[in-house]
Amino acid sequence: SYGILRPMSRSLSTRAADILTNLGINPSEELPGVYDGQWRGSGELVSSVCPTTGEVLARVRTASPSEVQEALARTREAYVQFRNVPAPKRGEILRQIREALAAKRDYLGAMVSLEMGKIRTEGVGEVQEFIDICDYGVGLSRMMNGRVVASERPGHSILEVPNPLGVVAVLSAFNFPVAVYGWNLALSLAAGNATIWKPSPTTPLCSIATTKIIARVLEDNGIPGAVASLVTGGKEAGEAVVASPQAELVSFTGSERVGRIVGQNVASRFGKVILELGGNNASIIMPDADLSLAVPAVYFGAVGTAGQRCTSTRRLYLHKDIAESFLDRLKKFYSTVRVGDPLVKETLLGPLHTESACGIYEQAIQKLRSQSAEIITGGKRYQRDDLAGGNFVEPTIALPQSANPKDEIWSTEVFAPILNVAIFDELEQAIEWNNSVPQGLSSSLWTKDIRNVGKWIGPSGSDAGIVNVNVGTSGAEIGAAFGGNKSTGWGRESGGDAWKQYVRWSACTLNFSDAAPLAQGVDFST
Ligand code: UN1
Repeated sequence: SYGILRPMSRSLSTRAADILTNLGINPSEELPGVYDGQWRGSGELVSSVCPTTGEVLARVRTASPSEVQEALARTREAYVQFRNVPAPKRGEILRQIREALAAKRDYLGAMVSLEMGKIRTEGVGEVQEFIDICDYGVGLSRMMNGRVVASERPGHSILEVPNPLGVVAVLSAFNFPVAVYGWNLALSLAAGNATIWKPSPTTPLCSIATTKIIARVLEDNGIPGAVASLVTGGKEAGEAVVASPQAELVSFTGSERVGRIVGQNVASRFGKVILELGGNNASIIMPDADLSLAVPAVYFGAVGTAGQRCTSTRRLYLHKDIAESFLDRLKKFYSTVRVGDPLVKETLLGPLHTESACGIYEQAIQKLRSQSAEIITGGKRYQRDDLAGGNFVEPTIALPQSANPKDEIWSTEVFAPILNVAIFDELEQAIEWNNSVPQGLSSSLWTKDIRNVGKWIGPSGSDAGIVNVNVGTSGAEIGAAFGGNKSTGWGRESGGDAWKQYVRWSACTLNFSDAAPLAQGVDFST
């Protein structure tokens, strides 16, 4: 099923063209970057650049300011129509979207690798994540139940009714250019909303390819395409969507810096907001941990996706008794990492997404060196000729002088494959370090001792939104609510009770009696 790509025998450009064409995208045309039932685009022309080779994959006409407003208006009209479609019928639409995505899974996964830079198995995995959340949404469409609440008044009943909310604006990041939109779309659509998507400016092709697949299903079912609208563009398009009173809910994934602005703006117009911001995730390794499992898990957490997941492992806390052997084993993995073209099956490490990310990586290494951290492995861009066109950096393990979590080295998220290590004596100390950074997305403890597990998941344990045991920090399934606390923004997406944010709750007190008594026994008799 992976047979679409025959690396080495053909140039990347030819393969790129193959992938795009198979997704209905003509790379030699200027692509329209707006969809709200109709494809168009008359804003700025942007190029999608392949992070592996630096080649321009295609050019996109993004949304002009008036097109953003039009798309918002059409999306609202679509909502007004769509909210009356019964929820299980909406689920049936999602089921068809799921099937359409599954049919294109390998191509769309390859598209993610091509445009974002993550390796093929992760690109395909990301589409799988969208498929999984569609399945979840199909089930949900028959289970978004309200409740009947006991009334204190005779002959009365109280219902809590989940109704569709309105327009959901999704602002997604480059690192998951398909799946994070999927989490939001599946819940939003099941709940009876219309969605407007403003993707990262650097992954427009993934969003166009995904929207084409969804639009086809909507149109085939006579549903307005603006139930799943798309506006590509940069900061202005994002700001316009965030500021729009048309969007009841804004679901934003990105940096803490931008998230702070988005959160304040949406709050100032009394909109709802879901924030999924930075992660600064730690793995803690106890002396009784099974290192044959823990070492590869930390390797995947830190080097997988070239360290560009919100959930990537950035901090490693090793118990003193196993620190040396753990690092020896981890270094072996690092020294043999297969770096290169993410579309080649054997590759484990692809490029960083942009050239400027390499600069951020280099600055972070510079900072570590200036504070006398030991660079255990890595620390520079790859010098190999075959990697020269792309944004390839060595995965790095560093041992900072101080373990103080308040130091900038420890307290800042760097979106690159840099793993900082510190050594501890007692679990309590490691938990304290784990919790002492501003972010609170994911965390991971490795132990076989049930008493450690109890501490870790309890009130004095990890304060992150994701608290794993013998599982790495990244790679969550869709079934649980996904999100983080503190400066990660407290948002929850995907599974669990996340759907409850995508509806407006109506508390309905119904009187079936022949009297109209007041609550709390209030007497207002005339
Ligand atoms: C993200 O990095 O923004 O848990 C999302 C994970 C993935 C999602 C990451 N399922 O790593």
